[in-house]
Amino acid sequence: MIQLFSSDTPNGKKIGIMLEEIGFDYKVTKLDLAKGDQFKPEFKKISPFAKIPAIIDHSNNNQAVFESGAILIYLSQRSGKFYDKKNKLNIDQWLMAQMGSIGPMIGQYHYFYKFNKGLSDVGEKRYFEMTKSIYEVLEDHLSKNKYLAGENYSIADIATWPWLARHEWHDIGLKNYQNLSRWYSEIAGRDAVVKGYAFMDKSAVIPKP
Ligand SMILES: N[C@@H](CCC(=O)N[C@@H](CS)C(=O)NCC(=O)O)C(=O)O
Repeated sequence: MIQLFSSDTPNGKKIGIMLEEIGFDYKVTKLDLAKGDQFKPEFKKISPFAKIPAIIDHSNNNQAVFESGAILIYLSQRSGKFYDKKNKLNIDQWLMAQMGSIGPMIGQYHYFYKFNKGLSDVGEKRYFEMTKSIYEVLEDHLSKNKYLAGENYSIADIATWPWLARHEWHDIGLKNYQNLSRWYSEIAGRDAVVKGYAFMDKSAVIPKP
């Protein structure tokens, strides 16, 4: 059994979706980030930077893992799914692009544009431009590739999709990006994604493009 320490955010949803995709038994331990649960010493023992998500794998010697990309790799190795060794380099590149660029840039956009509007015009403008350019790069790439790492759905898609699932916050217009919308809708139609999206709030419904 996997214990998932999480909150209902894009980084949290990645792991909810992965666990549904691989069909592992799991239970969610909810952290209230606004109240500072992440800073409790017992949580920092498994997640030193005090960030969700983190897991403890009770079926594998209580192995603890932090960082969503590392958790996705760990779970794909445990299950043998969504991380095809023959396509490892492509998957690694798009997974690292999510971890290093897509997530951090869109995360900052949420910070300035959604949660702190009016605080900084520079912050809002900078991260709007960054997020728009991420949409453009993904649109171009998905005009030539079915999924981020090529022909098959992989942990790179699982890592990236929850960030696009916040598109209603972005005011960029996902539906104007035909190939990105096609990829988004196709993934949104997977049963495991529907369940994983609602891993914390059973009433959560995936936004349409
Ligand atoms: N690189 C980390 C980022 C995790 C992250 O930023 N988590 C946020 C929620 S989405 C968090 O725990 N924030 C709490 C805080 O910053 O105090 C990962 O992908 O796991």
